Amino acid sequence: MELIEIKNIFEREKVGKEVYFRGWVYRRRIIGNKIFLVVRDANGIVQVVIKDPKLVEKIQPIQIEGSLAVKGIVHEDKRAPGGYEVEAKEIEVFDYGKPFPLRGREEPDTIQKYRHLWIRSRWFSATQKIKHSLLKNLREWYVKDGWFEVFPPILVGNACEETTTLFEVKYFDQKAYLSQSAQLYLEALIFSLGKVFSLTPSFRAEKSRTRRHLHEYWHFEIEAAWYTMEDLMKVTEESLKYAIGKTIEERKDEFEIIKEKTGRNIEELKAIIEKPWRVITYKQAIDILKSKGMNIDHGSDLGADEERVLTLQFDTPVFVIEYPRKLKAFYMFDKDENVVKNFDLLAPEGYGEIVGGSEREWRLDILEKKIKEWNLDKLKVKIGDEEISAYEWYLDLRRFGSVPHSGMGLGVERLLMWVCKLEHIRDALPFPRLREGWLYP
Ligand code: NSS
Repeated sequence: MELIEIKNIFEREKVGKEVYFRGWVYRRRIIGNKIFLVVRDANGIVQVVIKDPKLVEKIQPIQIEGSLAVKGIVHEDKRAPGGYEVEAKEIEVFDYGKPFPLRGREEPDTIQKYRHLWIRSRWFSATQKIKHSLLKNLREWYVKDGWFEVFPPILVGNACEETTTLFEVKYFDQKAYLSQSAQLYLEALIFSLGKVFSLTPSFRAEKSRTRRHLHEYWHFEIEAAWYTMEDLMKVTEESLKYAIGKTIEERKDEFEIIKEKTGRNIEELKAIIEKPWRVITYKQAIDILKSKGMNIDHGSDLGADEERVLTLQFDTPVFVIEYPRKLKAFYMFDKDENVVKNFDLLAPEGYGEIVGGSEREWRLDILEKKIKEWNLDKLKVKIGDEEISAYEWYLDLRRFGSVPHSGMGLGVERLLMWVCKLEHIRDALPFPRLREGWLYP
């Protein structure tokens, strides 16, 4: 008999017919001399009723998450989830299972110890399907718009962002680092491919323990020759609106599950992607924060608290542009002596930064000065007997046909956190790397 997926049981023409499917026990109840199991697979749940005394005896010891294959007849039943139920005729048990250590509502330490089991929850798998769709749709948008996907290295010899947040690794007899961003390599690639994007893990050895910082996260980055900041903001907004809009359509069932858990309502998201997103300058942002009684001065960075207060003033994501150059990375284009041509895109509802982007400094003389000013010229690498600056190759990009260009990086877990209204970033990925001790599992 043909094996089917559980979601395909729920069809009127299956009523009265036999079906055959496999899965795991999700819930289990004994009422009188019957057993009711809710069985799940990757994409659905179905109620199975066991009445036959021999089968009842056989199935009695099965535990939550025990694995089995069921053959049975489909009945309509208004009380069952989805309105149908299967009356079991034959059951093959693969593993009765030990008593499952998770019941829901566990403390974080227990969840960490059993993370590999916790990720089976319907709620968590719904978040991962939404993540899958968001990334598929983002890729789709960029591919349709003529961008090439590229594959930069993860083991690197120099810093892209702050040198203080690098993870150092031994690379034979040399020092290497885990990449913080593919950006510098993407910049090299635009000279041959024009518009490129990549999806890679990025690493940050940040000391901060916040609800939105991981030591390893997935980074979706784009870079394009000839692009200005305005071009970059336009594609960032359009591609995110497309990806979120299409994901809402594709993942209605998953959003229903998420709604029960976090209260995320897709109507709120739809309203957000139908409006033009706001743009304010860093200067305006500080003025707004001051007027809200925040203790912050011009020149200070926006932390999670400031971003939260700021985003609560708007009903769409907001691009905060033109930060003081001292607060930002060396590679950003100096608009004038004070500010750079950059943006941080802050997600609404208190979530804050999900994307960082900028026009790049493409003028050789200014970039050379900035590398010195940021003390990055001290970093050396050996090539044969020669010792050269670790950023020499990056400067070469400004020596051989330099052009204006721009790019951005999106934190995938940060995006998912906002889209699903998650409280903590650790729930946006299966095996978070949070701080010491979070290498298990
Ligand atoms: O440091 S960023 O703001 N910018 C860059 O790395 C650029 N080099 C990207 C580029 O232009 N190609 O990081 C970009 C985004 C940021 O907005 C967050 O959404 C995310 O990466 N991000 C993080 N997510 C989770 N955990 C941590 N620690 C983290 N750091 C950045």
